[in-house]
Amino acid sequence: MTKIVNSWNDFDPLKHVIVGRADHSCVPPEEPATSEKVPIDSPMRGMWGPRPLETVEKANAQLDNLARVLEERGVKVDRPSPLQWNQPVITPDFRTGSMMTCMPPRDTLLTIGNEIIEAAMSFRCRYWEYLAFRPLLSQYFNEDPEFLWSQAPRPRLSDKSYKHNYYDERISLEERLVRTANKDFVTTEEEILFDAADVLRLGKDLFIQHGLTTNRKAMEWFKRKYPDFRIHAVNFPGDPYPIHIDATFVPLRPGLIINNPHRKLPEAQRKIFEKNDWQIVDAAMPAHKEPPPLCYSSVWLSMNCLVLDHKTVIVEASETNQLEQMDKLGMNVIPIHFRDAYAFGGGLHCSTADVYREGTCLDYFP
Ligand code: ABU
Repeated sequence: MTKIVNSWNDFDPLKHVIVGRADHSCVPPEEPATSEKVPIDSPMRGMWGPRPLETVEKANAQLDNLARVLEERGVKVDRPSPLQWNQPVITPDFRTGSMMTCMPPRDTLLTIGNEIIEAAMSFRCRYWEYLAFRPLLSQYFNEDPEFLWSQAPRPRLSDKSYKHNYYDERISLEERLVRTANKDFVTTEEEILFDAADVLRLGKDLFIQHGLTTNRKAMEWFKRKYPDFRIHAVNFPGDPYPIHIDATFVPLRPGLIINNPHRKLPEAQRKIFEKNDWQIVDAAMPAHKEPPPLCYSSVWLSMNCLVLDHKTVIVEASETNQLEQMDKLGMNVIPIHFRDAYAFGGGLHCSTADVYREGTCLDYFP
C-alpha cells in the first residue's frame, strides 16, 4: 500500500511537493474581488491579457530551479498542467475576460493529513484553476487508497458575493486599515469563500485569516468539517490588503514562528502561543522597497519561505535581512533566486503545495 498524501503542518520533513508553472499566465481583467489590489497609479490599472513571454520564461526558469534544488535534496516534485489561461470564464452567474495562472498552487490546494481540498476561491478569474492540478490529484487517488480528494462547496461568485465599489480609489490607506480592523472586507457572507493560503496548519489547530479572500462562512465550514480540530479566526489589523497568511505569520519549527512586524498577531491568539511556550519573533525587514513590476503581492514575500524540515529553510536569495535572521534563529538556509516568479502569484511558499511531509497530527496547544 502506497501512502502518497500526508501533511499536517509547514515544517515537518518535506518529501513530496507540487511546484507551480508560469506558462500562459495572464493579468486578469478587473473584477469585484481583485480591483482593490491594483493601485490607481499602477501600470496594471486597466491592463489585462497574457503576461509578456520573456517574464514567463524567466519565472519558469526560477520555478524549474526550485524544483531542481528540491529534487537534489531528495524531495519528489510534481508539476501542474497549465491551461490556456487567456480563455474567458462564463457561468450562469458571471462572465470575466480571462483566467490567471496556476503558479501559486498554495492558494488552490489545501492538504490536511491524507486529504487535499480544492479551495472555494473568491476570484472569478481563478474559477477553473484547480483543473491544472486534476491530473496529479487523479494520479494520487489511483495510487493511494487512503487519499481523500475533496472539493469545498463550489461558490457561485454571483454579484451577491461582493460588496461593489468596496474600494473607492479615493479611500486613504488609514481608512483601509480601519476597515481591516473592523473586519470589513470585499466579500460578503453569501457563500463559503476561502483561499487555501489563508489557512495556517499546525496539527490539531487551524489558524485561518479572515480577510479579502476568506470569509466567516468558511470558518464555519471548517468547524463543521473538522469537529475534532480547533479553528481560530485570525485578523491582522495592520494589513491594508489582507490576502493569505503566509507573508504574515510563518512557522519555522515547533515552538518558533515569525510574525510580520506590520501585521501583529492580536493579543487573544498571541496568548495561545505564549501559553504553550512558542516564541513569536518579528520577521526581518524586507530587503526591497517595492515588489517587482506587475506583482500583486507585497514586499513581505521576503518571509514567504519554504521550510524543508525543522532545521532547513529555502529563502529568496536577495532577501539578505531574512537570510541573516534565519541563520540567527538556528536554521540552515538555502538561498535561491526567485523574484522573477513573484509577479505570477507569490513567493516560495505560495509557489508550492504540500503532498507529503513526515509526521502526524500533533496537538501543539494542549
Ligand atoms: N500570497 C501572499 C501575499 C501576501 C502579501 O502580499 O503580503
